[in-house]
Amino acid sequence: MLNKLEPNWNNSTPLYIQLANNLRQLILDGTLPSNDSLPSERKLTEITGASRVTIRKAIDRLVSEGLLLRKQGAGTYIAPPIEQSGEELKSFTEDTLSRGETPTTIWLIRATALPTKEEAKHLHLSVKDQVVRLGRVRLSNGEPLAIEHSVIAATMLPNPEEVTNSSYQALTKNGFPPAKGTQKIQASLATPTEAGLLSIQEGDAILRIERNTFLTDGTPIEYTCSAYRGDKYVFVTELHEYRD
Ligand code: 16G
Repeated sequence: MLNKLEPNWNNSTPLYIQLANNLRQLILDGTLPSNDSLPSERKLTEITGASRVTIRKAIDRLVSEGLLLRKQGAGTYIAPPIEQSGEELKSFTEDTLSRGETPTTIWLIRATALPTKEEAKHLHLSVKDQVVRLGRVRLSNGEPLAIEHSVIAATMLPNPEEVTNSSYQALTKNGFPPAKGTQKIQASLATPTEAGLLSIQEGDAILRIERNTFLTDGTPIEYTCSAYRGDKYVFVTELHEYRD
């Protein structure tokens, strides 16, 4: 199966990019599973016929994409997915920082608008009440991990520009700290637009997440629909005592 790594010597695409693409494919389709170590540079040179310098450049590329991890003295590994608790109410910013990574945002929309019927229902508002619409690609260490579309009552966030990084921080500052929530997670496939924004292939695995967040008294704060990369996230849920 590693023969799929072999480059096409007649192709004008630089060799290291071809090798990076082939390796990425084997990682994404699970041929090279998470936590396994990558074959040595010498072995990869034998399989592909490429020089060690080229192999190293291909590996560097996947390390910068977060697909491979270099562990000092222990070689290169296929990066494990991010394990996220399905029970803790955490913000993307908080979660990324807690892993020692740097969160960034590509804004798709940050504006005050009117809600759809569905959004108004989730926020207990009328369709004539204004909401703030935040559409973002969320990145960690420069790698796109999720697309999030949130709507929040405009009374809780009068100025959408207040959200520079964390919406939960802005809401907390305005006196509306997110306290609890519910979340639905569904398996799905990336649409062409999502694939483009997340740097994955159309039809790759996606987790569609719908989150409702509330104040302690149950007042709705946000309604968010997200598309998380299926190759990057695992949601872990704690199970409580069995009673028959
Ligand atoms: C998380 C939430 C999202 C929330 C965001 C706030 C999931 C699936 N989604 O990404 O609903 O809007 O955090 O993050 O976990 P922020 O405070 O960094 O803007």
